[in-house]
Amino acid sequence: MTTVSPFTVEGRSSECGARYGQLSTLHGTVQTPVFMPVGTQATVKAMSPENLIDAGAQIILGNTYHLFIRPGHELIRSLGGLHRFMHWDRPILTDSGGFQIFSLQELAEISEEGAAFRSHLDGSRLYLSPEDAVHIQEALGADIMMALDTCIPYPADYDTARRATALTARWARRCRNVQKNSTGQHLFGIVQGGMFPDLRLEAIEQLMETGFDGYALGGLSVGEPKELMYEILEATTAHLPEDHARYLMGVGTPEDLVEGVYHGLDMFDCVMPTRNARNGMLFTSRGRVVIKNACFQQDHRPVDENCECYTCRHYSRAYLRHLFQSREILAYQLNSIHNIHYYCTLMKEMRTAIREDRFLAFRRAFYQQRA
Ligand code: PRF
Ligand code: ZN
Repeated sequence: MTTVSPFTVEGRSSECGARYGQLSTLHGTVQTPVFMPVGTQATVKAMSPENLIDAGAQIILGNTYHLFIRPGHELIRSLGGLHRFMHWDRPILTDSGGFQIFSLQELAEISEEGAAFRSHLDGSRLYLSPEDAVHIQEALGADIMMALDTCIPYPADYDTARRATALTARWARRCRNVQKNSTGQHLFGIVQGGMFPDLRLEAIEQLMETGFDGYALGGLSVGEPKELMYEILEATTAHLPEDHARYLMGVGTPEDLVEGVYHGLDMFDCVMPTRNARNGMLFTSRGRVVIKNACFQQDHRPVDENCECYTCRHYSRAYLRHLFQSREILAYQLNSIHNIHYYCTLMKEMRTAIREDRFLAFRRAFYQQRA
């Protein structure tokens, strides 16, 4: 099946797989490569939508699993959808729930029909089929919905990976079949395949046969060595359709984003910038800063001298250290603003470097600064 892609490539690196482009959605156009802050429970933790916009966020991620359990997608629908509910009028991508079901519990039971699992809140029995996942994401009003997948744990033997990958492709087709065409919401397919390149290429072919609005690589950064993840990116990314958006799910560190873009990926999400912020770890162009360290007690400088975020414009390392040591609520907000700004600025710099066809030089300088 052929689909009109909501994504256009605006330019490509002449030196590697990197490209920049635009992804059009119901709530506006996203410049890629893009990083999506994670807003699991209809909020990016410790940040207001205004904070997010100031920090450079274009699109955020929400979670079907969590919002289905609490407060419920029908409630959100009745309150005008997720955008209105959380006062965010830019694009939202929702994850399908597959990964969350598997990562929050080993007890999930998978059958051809769907996934049976228990609520992490009250233990009640719940059920999610591929069709349910689409209906929930339609009710939430997601701009980009993800097909329901089964994330393969690491390590997994070939036969386990093969069966899970085939099931994911069948579920993806069921998702596509029940999707309402009239809403303008996009649906992305998810490539599984474990650490086996041949299974991944087969998965790509099956998903392309069904036809999706974009394609994601799932099942990476699940405990495998970094080198192995990069090998899989090398072996698979170029086989994803050129003219559709390519999304690397749940990845990763700033270094991972640079490598992902290098290989030709367009979209990323990860809890790392916000979670680490709340643990007092800040990202800078020269590497990571642990703000509680005693060396910052009297440090009047901003976290990153080159950063233009709200936090760096107004506060010293000494103040941020004090807030963190005192467990003050503002610490989480200021740290999160800085880290999200760092991630979004990194993506913007990569977009510019690709446009000016100097991505390899950018990548070299990126690593040299942190050496
Ligand atoms: N599948 C889904 N969401 C995900 C993943 C996946 O494999 C990952 C793996 N890194 C993160 N988020 N649906
Ligand atoms: Zn900053």
